[in-house]
Amino acid sequence: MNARQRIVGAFVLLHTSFAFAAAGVSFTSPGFPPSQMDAAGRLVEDWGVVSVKLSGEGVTDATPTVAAVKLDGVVPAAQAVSQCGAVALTLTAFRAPAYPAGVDVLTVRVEEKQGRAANVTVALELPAKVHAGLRTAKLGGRAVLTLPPREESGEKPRDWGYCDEASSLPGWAKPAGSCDPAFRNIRAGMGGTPIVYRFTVRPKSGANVVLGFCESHWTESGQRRLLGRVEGAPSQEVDPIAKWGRHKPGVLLFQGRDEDGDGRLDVTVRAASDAKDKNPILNAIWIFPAGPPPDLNQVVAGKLNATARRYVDVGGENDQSLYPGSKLEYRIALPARGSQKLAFFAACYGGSAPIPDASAWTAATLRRAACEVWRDWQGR
Ligand SMILES: [Ca+2]
Ligand SMILES: [Ca+2]
Repeated sequence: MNARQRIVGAFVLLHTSFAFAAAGVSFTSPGFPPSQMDAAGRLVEDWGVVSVKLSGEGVTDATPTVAAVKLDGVVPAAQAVSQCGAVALTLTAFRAPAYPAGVDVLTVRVEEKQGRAANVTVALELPAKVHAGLRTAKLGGRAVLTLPPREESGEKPRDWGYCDEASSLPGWAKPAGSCDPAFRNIRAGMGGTPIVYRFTVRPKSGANVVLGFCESHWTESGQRRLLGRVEGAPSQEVDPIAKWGRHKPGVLLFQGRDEDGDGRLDVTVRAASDAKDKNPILNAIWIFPAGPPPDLNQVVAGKLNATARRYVDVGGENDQSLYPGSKLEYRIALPARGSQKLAFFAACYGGSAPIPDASAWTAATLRRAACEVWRDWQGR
């Protein structure tokens, strides 16, 4: 089947599905297999079904009305509208032509209708094997859903923790000689995602931040080069093999400061822009009070852990996520007659959901791309 036949095939599918709108609504982008919103307003993908449940003050159960709509007059979309007592729930799904397989954009909109402020909870129900992280939900190694920033969930963050899509790999590193045990466990940003930690600090205060590394995969330098950044301090690039050698623990000192005064100190490790191995690693973090820096040999040896404000065995047992919950619930305070929107990006057939930090797509740019492709399509 050539590209043109595929496009025609998809178009026929699209029209066929419009004829059976009562059973659900299909939507796609020219040339791609369609996805569906079923008659219950659930998004149906090749990896599973996503349903959205609303609860809270004045909210009642309601059966949605599912219909085909055109966004911006041109993008075919499926829409499910439910009048849930005091609050209306509108789910809208369309396909954006993101390279290479497209991505489905699901917008959840809640609106207060009776003139009384209401606290509501939007909960997403996903297949049992889907694991929800901070910004993506994954099925096996496939990112199947991109989530709105956790700040929008209404969930209270912990005092410190990671807030990224990296993986914990306990026992990955084999540090030679005696050193702090934290060097053995790491987190790695597979697929080139940065490793990001946040620590609650006194607003505008400074700190001596020590990042610990031990490279146990590469034998030669020039492979995994890392860029460490601590808020308020100059960035530092390091090639752990060149600087310390294989299986050799090493540390970098940053004189950081809560520069933007938000009471959080941000720590990030990513791959250097021209690194051959794009997956950053991090083994340990120590946060010491500002002032004279700690003796770094003593830090590596694990002798100053008790004097550190924070000692994090990255990827080890005392490590933690900034947000405790893994439930996909978003608590929303709606003012009287007010509304709010959440956007989710779902993997469709043959593709995966974009990973924030590794992708520039937003709800707005995906919508624009969909408009452009359908305008071009109509102009043929
Ligand atoms: Ca800050
Ligand atoms: Ca560690």
